[in-house]
Amino acid sequence: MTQITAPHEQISAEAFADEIRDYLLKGQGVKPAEAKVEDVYVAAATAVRNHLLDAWAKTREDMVSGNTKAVGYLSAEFLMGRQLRNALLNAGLTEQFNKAVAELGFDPHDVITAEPEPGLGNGGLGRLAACFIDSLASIGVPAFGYGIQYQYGIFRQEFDDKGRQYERADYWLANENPWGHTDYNRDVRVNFGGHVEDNNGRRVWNPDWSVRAVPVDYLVPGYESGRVNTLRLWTAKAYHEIDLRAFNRGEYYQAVENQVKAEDITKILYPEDSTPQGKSLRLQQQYFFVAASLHDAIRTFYPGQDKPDMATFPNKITFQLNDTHPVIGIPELMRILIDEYGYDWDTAWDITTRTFNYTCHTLLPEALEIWPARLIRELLPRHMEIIEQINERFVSLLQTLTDDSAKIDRMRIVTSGDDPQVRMAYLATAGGTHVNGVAELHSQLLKDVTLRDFSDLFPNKFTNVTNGVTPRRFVRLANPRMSDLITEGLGTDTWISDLSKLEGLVPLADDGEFVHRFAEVKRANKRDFAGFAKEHYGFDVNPDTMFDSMIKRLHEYKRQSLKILAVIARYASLKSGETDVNTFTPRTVIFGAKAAPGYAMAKETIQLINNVSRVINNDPDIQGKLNVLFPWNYNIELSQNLIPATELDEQISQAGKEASGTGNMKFAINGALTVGTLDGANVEIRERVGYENFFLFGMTVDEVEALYAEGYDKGMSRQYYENDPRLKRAIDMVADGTFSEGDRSTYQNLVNDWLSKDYFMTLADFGAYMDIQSEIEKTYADEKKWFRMALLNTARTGYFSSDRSIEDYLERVWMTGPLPEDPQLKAREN
Ligand code: Z2T
Repeated sequence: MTQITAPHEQISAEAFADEIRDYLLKGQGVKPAEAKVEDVYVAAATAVRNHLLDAWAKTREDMVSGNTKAVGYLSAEFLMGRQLRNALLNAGLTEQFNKAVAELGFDPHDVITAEPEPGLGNGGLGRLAACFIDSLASIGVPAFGYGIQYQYGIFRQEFDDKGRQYERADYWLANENPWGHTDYNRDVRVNFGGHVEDNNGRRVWNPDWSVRAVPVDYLVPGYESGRVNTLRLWTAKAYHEIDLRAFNRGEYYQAVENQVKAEDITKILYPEDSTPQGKSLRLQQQYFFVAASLHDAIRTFYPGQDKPDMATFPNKITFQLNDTHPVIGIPELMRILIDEYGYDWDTAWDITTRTFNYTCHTLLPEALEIWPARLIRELLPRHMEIIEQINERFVSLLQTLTDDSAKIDRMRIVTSGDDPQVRMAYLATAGGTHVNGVAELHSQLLKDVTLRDFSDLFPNKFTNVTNGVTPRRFVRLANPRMSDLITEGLGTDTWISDLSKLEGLVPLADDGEFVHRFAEVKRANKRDFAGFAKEHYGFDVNPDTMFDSMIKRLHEYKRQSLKILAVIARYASLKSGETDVNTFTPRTVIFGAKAAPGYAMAKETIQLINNVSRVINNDPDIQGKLNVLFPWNYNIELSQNLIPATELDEQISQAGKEASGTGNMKFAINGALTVGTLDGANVEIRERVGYENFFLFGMTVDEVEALYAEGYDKGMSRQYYENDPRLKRAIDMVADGTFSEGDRSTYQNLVNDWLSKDYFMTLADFGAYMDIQSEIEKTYADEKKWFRMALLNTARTGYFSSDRSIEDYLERVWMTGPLPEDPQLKAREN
């Protein structure tokens, strides 16, 4: 087997143990004999990090001195998950770590889990950013991830005794953080407020207050590439932390007011995944990290130059805007070019539009950020002037392209009227070269619906890059058993950096022995998950049941309510004897979902799921054949434990609403079968795995549109309720207090919505969903058939590696590639 070394020298387990002891003593002042597991974690992390530093420095040097354009991935979220195991894998130090830690008297697993999980993202968008920087480094593309180091990440979810969600602060930085290096000497001043003056025809911004942006650097090691990129997360500090005069007057709060105001900017991640609140602090966060990042890139690529030739900037770095959150970077670069470097408007606009590209992650109109011009002007007066000018010139351009004045009006970046609004998605579309959606269907709908006017007039701007997930974390680390079996089946482990190689498993789907072993892997993973669920949540999970999972943010369009109604319907039919408990396919239904704290309907759904779980799991009539589990605080760790153990994955959003989904990819690659609608990337997964290996149900985008046209959301859902006794019984049980100890008001918002509006057509898809579930049960009864299908899912989903996504971005959007290989960094031996 090919053995690949760490970026530099291979070291022995003994030497690695010495390094850990050394950091314990010299870094932390702890004698190895006194060390706690948390100490060992910090020492081991420090040791791994140190092994990566040479490659990190070399990668930066090659980036600045060479001709390869870099990528700057601007994202308000990076949902990284724990770092240690990933760093060990990518540095090639896992074996040494395991032995060294054991030698010190610790269990490697305990050391790994001593790391707090950084939750600096809401869900798919943030996790995608983390997968992308892993792939960029693994392919060897010079890249920066630029974002925010929030002091508090996504909230910790807990459930109260009524099954309701409540949120607790996620203070993930409570202990030493060995991964992030705070580089106080690379700080950037970020200004806010004030006003703009005219100085002989030049606009001069006199800001009112400023914040010190301090970078915290995280290493991003590529898998076997020898390259190490940077994730630079900014933290906000005050320039004048304390007002000593106020302090001496005894005004202690006023004395630190400045510090509080500054540090508030990076205090907390907004927990909204798709309903931006338009709050001033959020805009401060966005401008803060984007302004710091742009200045950082300029000084990186033009070191020590007062008057850089910024015409070359788009050849040095290309910035990807991860949704609209960093779009304020467009007027910021214009401001830098015009006000700081004296470029004329047209030159500045040419540079700017060649520097930025924009990825849209949604189809929900309410998720597109729109900022009141008033708010932007108050915080960033010069930027608002520039945005207005961009808008005016854009409108003039449109007038040369079309006579349709209504269309021009629809396309305005700044709306007209007394309270003008800035549409950030339009600013991003106008101010960059490419716009991409995140799955084929989504990109098509962006062109046909959401950004239709833009695609009519600028068809060449639009492209698609289907999302992907990193096989390092979500296959190799999460599912070591399956990874070993794949390596054995293919005779090589090179699939880890070229996931299309999984195709080589296709012939093995007809090898009964191999399929059997594939099934054994799943069974072992299920037993592991049962142990995990017992340890972490106190759940009793029966591994001899079908594991059926739905894990994603709680949202009406994702339709967790469809799943829970189907569970209730099944429960009712088991209780009434329509379904025979003795022949029923036993199932464990597992939910994982956080609701945005202000999203009442989502919170009610969580409460319902918890109470359905309580009632069904404790009903002796069911004999443990149907179980509902809702582990709280769904996060990356839980996903890594649950995905490899899952047999059936639920991707049941209303068609035309889920931009892509990425959980769907993680499950399919790990040998789960999908029950899903024709939405997002489900469409492409089904194309690849084969129609016969995917459980399709529900309306299509066109059928959904047709039903809206008939007036579905104006009261039609009631017909479905009246006409399907299974559905009627399920909804009646929710209404009559079966899951609320007799209280009929607990779920009244949900029930009212189902029967009067049901915008996402849960009721209309219910029948089809029940039918496909019966078919799933029949298929599951034939174990050989099921696992053959499962293996084909794994074999045919190599396309959904984030390495492939990045290759697509390189070719379609960024027009760049990897650095030349460095033989010293990438030493191979046999
Ligand atoms: C998010 O996670 C997604 C879209 C958003 O739109 C915001 C957030 Cl925080 C503004 C998700 C999509 O819902 C999902 O379909 C997609 O797979 C994911 O982004 C990554 O593209």
